[in-house]
Amino acid sequence: MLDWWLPENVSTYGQEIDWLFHLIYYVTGATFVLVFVTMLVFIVIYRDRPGRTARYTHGSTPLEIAWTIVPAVILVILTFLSVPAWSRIKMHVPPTDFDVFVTAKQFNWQVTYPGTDQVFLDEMHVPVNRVVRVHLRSQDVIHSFFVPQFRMKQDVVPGREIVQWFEVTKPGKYELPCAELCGFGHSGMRGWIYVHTPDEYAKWAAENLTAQAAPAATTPGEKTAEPKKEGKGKK
Ligand SMILES: [Cu+2]
Repeated sequence: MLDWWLPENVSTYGQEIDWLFHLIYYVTGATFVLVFVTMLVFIVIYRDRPGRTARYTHGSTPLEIAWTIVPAVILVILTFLSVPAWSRIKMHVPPTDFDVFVTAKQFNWQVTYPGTDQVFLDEMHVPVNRVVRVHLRSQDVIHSFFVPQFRMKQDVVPGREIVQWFEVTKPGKYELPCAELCGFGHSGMRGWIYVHTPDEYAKWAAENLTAQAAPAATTPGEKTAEPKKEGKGKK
């Protein structure tokens, strides 16, 4: 029902996240309305009027017990409803042979693939309908790997390797912003994830992931004799 205001979901586990998100949103939304309507009604009913005197009270024990227990029960229920999704999505990585390594730094995503040293700056290429295991590291401060359309957000913490995953159901180009304030260039720290059809991906991998692929995929003729100095380089 609230789907129109979220970015399109293209992830296999996105629906589960959205369902929980909306459930929590409705619960907190209803609480918000209830509290504010009550407050406004009380402001009007108990406003100051001529001849009215203040009455002191120690409160109502049954009421206090009720408004303590009801939210506690709601929170416990929400916890039990979230645990299966948390366990399935965050605690377990499905079997896969597709790994990507991401090292965050101020203020870029450095993406590498097994078998080659080439670093792709702020861009990742993956095939559609395939479980992608991402290994997240940071070389300086805490960043956050966030892909709204994948319903995936994971802090990237220096000194740790955090392994997460996603499986995308629709080819396209998806934004990968950093979602953790990480310094003065934080707002410009973003990359793109290109999700390809299997054929397109195979083509891209053949051109870019072979051991002898030239840096920044230039003409096939000029191997990688020696690393070039500045200029050229990454886009
Ligand atoms: Cu960052």
